[in-house]
Amino acid sequence: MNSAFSLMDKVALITGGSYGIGFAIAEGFAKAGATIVFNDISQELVDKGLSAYKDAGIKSYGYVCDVTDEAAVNALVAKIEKEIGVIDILVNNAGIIKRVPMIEMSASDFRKVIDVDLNAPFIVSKAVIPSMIKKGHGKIINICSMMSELGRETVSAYAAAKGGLKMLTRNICSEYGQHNIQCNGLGPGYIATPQTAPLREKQADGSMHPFDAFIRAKTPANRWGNPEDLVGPAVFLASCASDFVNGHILYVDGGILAYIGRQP
Ligand code: NAP
Ligand code: GCO
Repeated sequence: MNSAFSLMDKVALITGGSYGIGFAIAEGFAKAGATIVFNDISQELVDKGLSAYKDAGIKSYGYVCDVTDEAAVNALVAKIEKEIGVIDILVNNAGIIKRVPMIEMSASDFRKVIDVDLNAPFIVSKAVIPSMIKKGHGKIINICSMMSELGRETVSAYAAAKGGLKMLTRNICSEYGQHNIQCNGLGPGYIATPQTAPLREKQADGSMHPFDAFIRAKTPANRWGNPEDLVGPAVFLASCASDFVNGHILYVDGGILAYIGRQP
């Protein structure tokens, strides 16, 4: 059974993998035997990631690449294939969020979120699929969100992107499943990372941010998730244990989507 979850001899590209959820998933992939390749938007972040992977005992390969830049992504994939090997597993993890009431959000800010959270997974998937087809297999994992299913105030661009990412996932499944490529989504709940730090920060009076109580009341597990909570599900979706799972969004949310919320 262990071999079903092995990633031995697989090359895994995790976009935005210097820290946070991407880093945790990559760490889990490395423990399962994968070669870790990641990119981030600046050399400073790539260096930070290389150092963090080294501290974790993981040899990794880091590249500077803005995932919204198609020419840069195509050059990155060609460089990885030349220097390391064909990408067997792609995790479209890089993402941004802007929390602004919709009618106050500029169209350019809306486009920026769509560009990173939806257009980039299209660009990177399009770059890696041809070699996966030639190789006869591939795994694509798109990091979706609660906002792939639910809305909330101030995250209109992010929810539109993550909702679209759910459907892009299903479309890649539909078009490339015949080539033994599985494309699934991983839908984290509310996870304690820099991205959600503004929702968890201590208030001036020392109390927790109101959002903290809100999320705990909406989560049967009564806690925020940690990046490590995503590792097992990610290894499952990256391994041959999930070869007949395709177009699925696996929510790792502590039960939020199943729960109306804690009664008063
Ligand atoms: P994070 O802390 O903001 O990390 C996102 C990573 O992506 C950062 O390293 C970021 O670099 C990088 N990135 C942003 N734009 C990029 C670009 N254009 N090109 C390359 N890299 C880029 O977020 P996280 O919490 O770890 O989330 C990772 C993924 O999970 C995101 O897709 C997010 O939407 C999703 N997610 C998060 C949660 C949560 O509760 N945390 C829940 C559901 C889904 P910079 O630091 O330079 O921006
Ligand atoms: C927010 C949060 C969420 C989480 C995540 C939930 O402002 O509501 O940032 O969007 O990041 O996507 O699954």
